[in-house]
Amino acid sequence: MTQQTQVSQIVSDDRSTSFRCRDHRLDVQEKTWIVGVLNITPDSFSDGGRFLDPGAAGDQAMRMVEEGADILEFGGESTRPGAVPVPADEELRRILPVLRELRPKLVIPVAVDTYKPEVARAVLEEGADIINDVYGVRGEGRLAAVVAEKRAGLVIMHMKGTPQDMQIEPRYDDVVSEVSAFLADRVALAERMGVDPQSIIVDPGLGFGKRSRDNLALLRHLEEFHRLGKPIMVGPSRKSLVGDVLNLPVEQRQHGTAACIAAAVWQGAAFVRVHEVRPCAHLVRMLDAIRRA
Ligand code: HH2
Repeated sequence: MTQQTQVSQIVSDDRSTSFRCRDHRLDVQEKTWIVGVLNITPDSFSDGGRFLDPGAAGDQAMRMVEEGADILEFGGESTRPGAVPVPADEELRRILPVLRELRPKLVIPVAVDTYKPEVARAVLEEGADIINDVYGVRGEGRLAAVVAEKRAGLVIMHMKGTPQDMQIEPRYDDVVSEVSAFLADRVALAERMGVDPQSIIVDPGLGFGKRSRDNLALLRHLEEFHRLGKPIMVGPSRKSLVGDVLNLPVEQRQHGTAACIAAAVWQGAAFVRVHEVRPCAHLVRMLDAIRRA
């Protein structure tokens, strides 16, 4: 039996039509949803240090909304290769002032990129709607229990290892099958912990414990992930998979990022996670129009 056949037995082929998070219900067939990323960190690989000041973070957040972000995501800990974990209280010290300032002004859903249950609980109590867990609810799923209790949305992302060791010789026999099997297992755990099946997004985790060829294979075969029966998110923005192909530094990867997003949208990704909203919004609206024609 090939690995591909094994994956299709683990999961069903059932494209979801809507995604729920707290009071929001997003139609994921209607259009591709743009997630604007704002890292309130000193060390994120692409915007680290730019938005540590809550005023600068607020201005950038409102700019992203004007430019067409459908969801805003805040992060208080970098997960770039080699990044050092920060304690929960430091993560909250970075995120909470921005969340408290902006939440009342925003009608769109707000996501927070965290894998710590205590951070998730605090930000959900301050009005966040979605928790984006780059560790894919590892361990006993305590984070999923918090998400379930608050009726929030959950992004389950695949990562091999941890940010400290993930890029030390990652290897796969069949990256699409292995990532799918991990996500299927974590989705099952999240649902056992009580997360609404319609509140889960899956993400193959581009750049998280993968070689360039693995990232490209995941993007090329993204359609396979529809078998998980959940909306798909991708985050290629400015990552080394673009830099490796084009041999360009982070600040010159916008067109390469756009190509990755086009490939993902064409295969039915429901959410795209980006740092530069305006060019992505034009690209996605155009692609959505062509797909519906
Ligand atoms: N990528 C990053 C962080 N979180 N979450 C999901 N679901 N998918 C991704 O691809 C993803 C993610 C890394 O990008 P960024 O947040 O800009 O950098 P850093 O981790 O250095 O803050």
